[in-house]
Amino acid sequence: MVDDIIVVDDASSDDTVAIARRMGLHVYRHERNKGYGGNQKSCYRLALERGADIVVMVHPDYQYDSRLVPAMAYMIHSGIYDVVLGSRILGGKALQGGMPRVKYIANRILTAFQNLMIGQKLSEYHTGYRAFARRVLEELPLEENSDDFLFDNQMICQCFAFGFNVGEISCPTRYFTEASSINMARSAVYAAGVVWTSIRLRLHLWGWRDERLFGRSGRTLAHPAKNELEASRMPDLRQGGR
Ligand SMILES: Nc1nc2c(ncn2[C@@H]2O[C@H](COP(=O)(O)OP(=O)(O)OP(=O)(O)O)[C@@H](O)[C@H]2O)c(=O)[nH]1
Ligand SMILES: [Mg+2]
Repeated sequence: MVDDIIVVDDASSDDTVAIARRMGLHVYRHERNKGYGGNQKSCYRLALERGADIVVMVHPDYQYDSRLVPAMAYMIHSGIYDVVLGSRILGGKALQGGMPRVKYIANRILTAFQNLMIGQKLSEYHTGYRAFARRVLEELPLEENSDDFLFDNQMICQCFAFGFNVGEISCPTRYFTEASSINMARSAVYAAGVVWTSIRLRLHLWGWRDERLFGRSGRTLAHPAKNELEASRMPDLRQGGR
């Protein structure tokens, strides 16, 4: 069912590249750390270049169950959804799975606020398990997004701004000592970014602000600004592959 796995190593100091190569995966390495969002830009650009029709992103920290990939991909393949989110909240077992109470409460409050602001009913906007139809990655102005964790939240908001159909599936999640790297300060910056992104989208939908982040004038992965296109062709993205 899964045809192609792309590993983009974001200048890590461990053996990711060697192990992924041994497994015969397509490996690309950033020479310097580009951040969580910067890394996804590379992943999606490479997936488009390799001709992917459906792209699934999953955090590599074993928190999500990858056995749901075929189900999520099929929801896209059916033509009913353009985007599918694997939700930790939908199944009602997030706390049982070990999600820290403070994270759970923050997730619920931010989700309620965001649903209210943009008129949606998602169970959460913060999952690290997502599937996309090719056209979503082609059309969204993803080059306008943050290179940090806010990338994910901006991307869901863009999906709604562009009128893509977003579906959800419940996904059990595990929490353990190494599962979370974000500290309190970064979480606070992320939360502020989520609130600001919701307000920007609301104002954009009302026509009070013309946001490149949510409009057709924003830079897409297929048509980045010239300097970014050149950067994407730099050799650091081309070390490896089958
Ligand atoms: N490429 C890249 N990935 C990163 C970077 N920092 C974190 N990540 C990845 O981002 C994923 C999510 O980070 P976590 O710290 O687990 O945060 P989270 O999953 O949103 O939050 P939890 O629900 O608490 O786990 C992890 O799987 C990391 O591998 C980075 O600088 N570059
Ligand atoms: Mg995690």
